[in-house]
Amino acid sequence: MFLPKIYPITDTRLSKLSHAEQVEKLVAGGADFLQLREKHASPKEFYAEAEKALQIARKQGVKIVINDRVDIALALKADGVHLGQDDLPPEAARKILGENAIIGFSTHSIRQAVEAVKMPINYLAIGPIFATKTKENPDEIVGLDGLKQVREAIGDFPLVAIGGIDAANLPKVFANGADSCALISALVSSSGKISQMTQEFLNLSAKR
Ligand code: TZP
Ligand code: MG
Repeated sequence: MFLPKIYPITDTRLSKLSHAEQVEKLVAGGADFLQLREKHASPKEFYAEAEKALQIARKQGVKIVINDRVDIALALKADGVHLGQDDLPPEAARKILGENAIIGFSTHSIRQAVEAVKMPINYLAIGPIFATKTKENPDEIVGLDGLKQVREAIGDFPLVAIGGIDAANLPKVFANGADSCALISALVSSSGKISQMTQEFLNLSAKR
């Protein structure tokens, strides 16, 4: 399994830090695979930030996936992209980025997950598992039962769970079929504690 148990995602508004600053702290806490997610900055700003974040990550052998922007991933030779239901289709991203790129794809229902495994992707994400304030206009909550049903429907396809995951519910998320837990607010809400929280979640997940 190439997916890490803990999959951190950056958020500049929650953390009040740049992507590069967050990457530095997440990596110091032990993260080795993460996603840059930017919903507000211009492409020009995100490109410049992602370039700095990638420089830090590469020095430490850490992989970085870019949310939404296949163009930025290609220009910066990032490790891959993470796409949603309304982004460029995975087929197109695969043509652009090539066979070695990591392509992740967000799904929000069993039906979408079953469709996703036929696509040229490396992992799928399902969520929100629980209520979340981090995503604007989140889809309907999938729940632990929904997660379990997705796992049963997709066999051993690499599966990331996302949305409202915290230290208390994390064991249940793994128990219901997730290979990996994507975390935003649980890791980056408090800028002074990002490394510590990353380390704590890695320790928690190692017990699963
Ligand atoms: N997609 C589904 S839920 C979500 C995204 C991007 C937000 C997850 O953030 P948090 O803070 O871990 O609930
Ligand atoms: Mg998207």
